[in-house]
Amino acid sequence: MGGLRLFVAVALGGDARLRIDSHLSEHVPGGLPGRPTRPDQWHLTLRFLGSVAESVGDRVLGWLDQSDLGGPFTMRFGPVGAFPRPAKATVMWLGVEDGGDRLAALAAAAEDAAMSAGLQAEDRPFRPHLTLSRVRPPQDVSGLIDTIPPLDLRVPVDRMVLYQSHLGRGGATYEEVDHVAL
Ligand code: 2AM
Repeated sequence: MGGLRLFVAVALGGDARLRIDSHLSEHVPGGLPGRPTRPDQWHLTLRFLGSVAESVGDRVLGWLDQSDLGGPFTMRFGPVGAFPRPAKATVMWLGVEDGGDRLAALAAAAEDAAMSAGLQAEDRPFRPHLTLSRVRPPQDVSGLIDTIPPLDLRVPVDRMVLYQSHLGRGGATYEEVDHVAL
């Protein structure tokens, strides 16, 4: 064991955080159920690496640095949804309306990079999402979700970030370790 808890993600700029935060405040004035995530920690995970040696992070970033990542693009957020389903939500998220194909390509590149660093294959399909709240025990949020209009927000994506997750009493905090430009 030991090692660092690492993941590869797309970061959000401050403007996007403010826009998402104010959209939620406007349409969910009572706040989301469960434990909402903090706006300053919001991100879109591409590949969770787990608890790994620091060198694994270096190898993953090194691989990505050598890969054709397709250049910068613009993604657009969309509706709020829930995993595994709204009637029994454990995670509430903000979904991606446009650019999901590019995010999936970046997730596939991160998967290749993880393989090259000797990690086990990820068996869960990639579903781009920004986690807004973790709900335990699960709740039926279908009525709530229906009241939240999709957020028409475009954000530029120009880099992949390697984050270290620090688990703490008030939830996890994420620290940027390194990044690669697209
Ligand atoms: P989530 O937001 O859907 O929970 C840091 O934990 C990031 O890695 C989170 O965005 C989390 O996704 C993601 N992640 C993916 N698989 C994970 C796992 N097995 N354990 C913890 N986090 C995981």
